[in-house]
Amino acid sequence: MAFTKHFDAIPTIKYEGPDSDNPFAYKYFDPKAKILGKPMAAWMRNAVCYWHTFRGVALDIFGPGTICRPWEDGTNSQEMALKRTEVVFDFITKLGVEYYCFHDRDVAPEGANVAETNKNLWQVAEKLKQLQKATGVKLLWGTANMFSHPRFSQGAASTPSAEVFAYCANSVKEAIDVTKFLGGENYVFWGGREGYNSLLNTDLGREQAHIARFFQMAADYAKKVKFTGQFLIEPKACEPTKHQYDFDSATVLGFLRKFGLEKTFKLNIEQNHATLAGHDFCHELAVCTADGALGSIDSNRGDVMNGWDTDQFPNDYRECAQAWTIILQQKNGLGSGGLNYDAKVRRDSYDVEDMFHAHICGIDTWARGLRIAEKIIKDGKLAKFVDQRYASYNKGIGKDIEAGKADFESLQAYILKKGDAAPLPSARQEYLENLFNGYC
Ligand code: XUL
Ligand code: CO
Repeated sequence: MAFTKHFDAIPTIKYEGPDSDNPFAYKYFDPKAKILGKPMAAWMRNAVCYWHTFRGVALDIFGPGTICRPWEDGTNSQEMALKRTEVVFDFITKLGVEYYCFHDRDVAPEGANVAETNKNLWQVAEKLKQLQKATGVKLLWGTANMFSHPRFSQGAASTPSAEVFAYCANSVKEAIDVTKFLGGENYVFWGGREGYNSLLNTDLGREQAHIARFFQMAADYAKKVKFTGQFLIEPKACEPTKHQYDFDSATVLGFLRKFGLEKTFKLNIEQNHATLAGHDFCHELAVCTADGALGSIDSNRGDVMNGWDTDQFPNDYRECAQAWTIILQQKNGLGSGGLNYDAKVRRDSYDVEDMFHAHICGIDTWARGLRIAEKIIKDGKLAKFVDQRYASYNKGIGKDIEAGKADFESLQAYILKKGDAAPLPSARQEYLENLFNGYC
């Protein structure tokens, strides 16, 4: 059942297996296939993002947008916002995806004042709710766009203006309410312009304390209205500001501890944000899983030759395979999170069918990675190697160190008696790289 005719020329995307040569089919993503005891779809929880896929026009700094979708009337009106929702749900259901994510301003335009803006949002939310009910599509997360409008040019919660801060409180309050209304399973905070461009005009400590206050207010409000979705922070190192406060996972986890917020938030890790911070995607995941703090993933990739956030659809299944081995260290994987394809087609991929190829490639990339990760985990060689590497902590002084029973003096007595530490076995990186290749 379709609400519109815009995708009639495209078949419903189904699993056909690796031998299929149908570009409009999944070769690896079989939603029902059991992987490590759970259906693939339950591990992945794929989501279409509203902003890039339905509001992006592929403009760049050298020229205007090249994408003009046949359903758009060229306005950012409330009427268009309401009409667009049906196209969005047709796309998601045709792809066989279960979730979507949006910012308040993706789905509804600002009105003449705050009250009208809120009204617009709720009117669209009612429509989204009907469409969710009719299709079974669910909301993975909601968020507020507090970075596009000029009022946010000097920050949102980190703004030097208390009035803008109040404006943001309204935005997040409404966005949490709407997310709750739509059964959203998470709420994301990406600090779009929470950072600075020059220290000459910035009180860094005060701005960070304001962000913490804002987060605490959001947590208090969620508790009050019984919003039980997971709060997520999405780190990013730079862009749009020169230095973003949520630089990377380690920075965010430290910030949360400093302000006593660590139990309220998990992290939403985006591949291209990791590389902007000078990290591998897998490094960022590992920092989170070591803390049980990995909440969700915004999936995309950068370009190794470019240093900015190109937000391309993922295509590296080997990287995703390694990512899964880290994600699956959390017993429940991504838990209430999922894989949100926070990615955009290239400026010269302006056809409607490109929207499908992009998502099929992204979803199949993660599905292929998941199948490889299952082989790695079932085989157990890699995990066994890592376990053995730390075996000296399983008994004797190692066990005492981990249990907090050793101190400098007891360890000094031990090593004086031994004369020196025994030589270490090789870390075997190349052997392990080859072993990993063997699963791919
Ligand atoms: C920006 C980005 C955002 C967040 C949501 O780089 O990733 O789209 O995911 O605000
Ligand atoms: Co993102």
